[in-house]
Amino acid sequence: MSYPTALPRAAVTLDHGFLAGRARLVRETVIPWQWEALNDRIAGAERSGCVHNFQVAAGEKPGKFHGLFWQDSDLAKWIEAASYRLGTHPDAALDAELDRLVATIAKAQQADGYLNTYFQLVEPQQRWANLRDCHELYVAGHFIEAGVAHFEATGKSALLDVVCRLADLIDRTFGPGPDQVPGYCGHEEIELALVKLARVTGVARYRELARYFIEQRGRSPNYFEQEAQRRGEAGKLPWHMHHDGLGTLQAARPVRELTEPVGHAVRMMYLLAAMIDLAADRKDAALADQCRGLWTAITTRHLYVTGGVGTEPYGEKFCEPFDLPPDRAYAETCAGIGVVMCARRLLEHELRGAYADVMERALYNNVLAGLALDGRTFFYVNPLEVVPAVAKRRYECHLVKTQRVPWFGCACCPPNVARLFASLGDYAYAQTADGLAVHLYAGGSARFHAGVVPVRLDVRTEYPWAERIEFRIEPASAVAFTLQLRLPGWCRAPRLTLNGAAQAIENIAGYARLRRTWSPGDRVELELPMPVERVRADARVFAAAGQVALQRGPVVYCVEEADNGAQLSALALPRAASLAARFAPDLLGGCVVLEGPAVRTPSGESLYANEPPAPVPVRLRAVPYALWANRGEGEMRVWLRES
Ligand code: FUB
Ligand code: ZN
Repeated sequence: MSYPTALPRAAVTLDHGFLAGRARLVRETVIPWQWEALNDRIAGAERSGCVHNFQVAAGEKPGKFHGLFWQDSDLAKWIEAASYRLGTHPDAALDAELDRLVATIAKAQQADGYLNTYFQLVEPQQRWANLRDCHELYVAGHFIEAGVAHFEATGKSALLDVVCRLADLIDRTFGPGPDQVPGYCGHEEIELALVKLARVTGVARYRELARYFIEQRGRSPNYFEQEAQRRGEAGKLPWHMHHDGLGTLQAARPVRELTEPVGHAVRMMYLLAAMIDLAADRKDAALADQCRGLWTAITTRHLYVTGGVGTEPYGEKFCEPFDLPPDRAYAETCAGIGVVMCARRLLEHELRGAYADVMERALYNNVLAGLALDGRTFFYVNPLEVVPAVAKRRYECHLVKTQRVPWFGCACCPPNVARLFASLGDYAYAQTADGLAVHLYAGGSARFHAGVVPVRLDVRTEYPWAERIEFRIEPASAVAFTLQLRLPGWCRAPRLTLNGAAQAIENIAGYARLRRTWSPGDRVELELPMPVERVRADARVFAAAGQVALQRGPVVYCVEEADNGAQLSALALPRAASLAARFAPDLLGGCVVLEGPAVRTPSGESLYANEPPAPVPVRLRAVPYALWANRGEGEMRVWLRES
């Protein structure tokens, strides 16, 4: 059996429409801007120190380490993003900049392969001494991903060699052998990175090491407990582990026993991504089943309507099932990216539209909210309801912002958005055993092979604003293959034509299946009607009881103070009111807004009253949630009362 796989990056072009616009923004603005941030050249932004730390570790300049102990990973993610950009849009200046940076990193690497500027510069005696808290293997994982991306994009092996030396050191150090450390990282990441490294180098022991880390996690005797004892910290836990203990790190029991997501959301999603990869590579059906079960648990009990996960700000964690408060939502951008990563991996096991539905929900809503329209500021936390003054006082966590910012002291999210959007083609298409599957609709083209025949698929669309997607199939010569087009779960009545003639849709697990001999110039049109929908949460989501969220196509909407005035909690949507969708070319970069009648309850004279003031009719305007906070600070909410 062969699994659907992403097309080579250079085979996918995104050249018009919404997603292409975001990918261009990342390419042209976000990546250069983040390079400035990583070099501490943005006035008023939190200092990164990333490049500085490597220059100091390489002996290129004097100075001290700056930042958090996992700071190196920000630079690694940026290198990954910049490499993806190089792969699709060659750029000599960026290429040279990356070569210089890679040379500095190689110089900073220690003789035995170790690489981590915090431990090299600040605590050289403490190498691998606190795996629970110190993220050394997490940082290594991000460098491994960067090395693989740089090699794939440029064919240059300088960074790949660095990360192989690092991976070899880790492979020698960790494992079941008598002289090895039976540990694993408190923050998962290295596992999925090692699988990538094994795939690109063909070195199976990297995958074995990933498997070891996963199988060893949470086993008794618990490595983190032993390690804490050695540090003289037995029984003491850092604040973010209160309540869930080692479950915060998915390490309270063996990973194979997990049935419900637990603990820190990004860690949980990265762990799941690695488990899905391993299940595929090792043809481990039991592990694949467990992954599907975990995915079902996450998406049926823990997913915000925006596709975000991780409710709890203190510890950035999954909470109880159905505990999805809009104002306290953490929904970290990185965790949403983790959702996207897992969905794509599950699609490689099995073409099932439901996975792509969640991927699309997370991408268009939670993840995109992380990026400002100008590409220069970012959200880390993505709540579904904000009253600025209240949010600022109540959530002391400094990462909760009411406006996007250029950089964070803990800056995991901005470069994560960059690497995702610089590799968007990986998520849009998959080469299947007998053709091509299209998961996401984006204007551009995809090149693939049907047997030995090269084929180009041109896609014209203004999705998600427009309902129509036009495909033109251009094989080098007539050839039989199967084209599978995703039928989004939100669409009740899709329509399909082939060369102008209406077709009955063969819906196989959420994909329209078109198998035929294709000739150059064949045309397919898919129409996905997008009425404005009112989405209601399951009754167990107590925080959304009696309220509706507005959705059109894959886009979830919110109301903002800029359009509707303050005190958005006073707004209600009459049950019978119909909202109209209109493309507003001059608003928020051009987007579809929803408008229609609503009511507003005026403030009364007393705090509590038996007869509240009569509601007054108003006009309501809703904008895409992902575009909120691009017009200054103000209130925002996704869930609206129905009256
Ligand atoms: O700990 C490294 C990264 O920083 C995590 O993935 C984020 O949640 C943030 O804590
Ligand atoms: Zn993050």
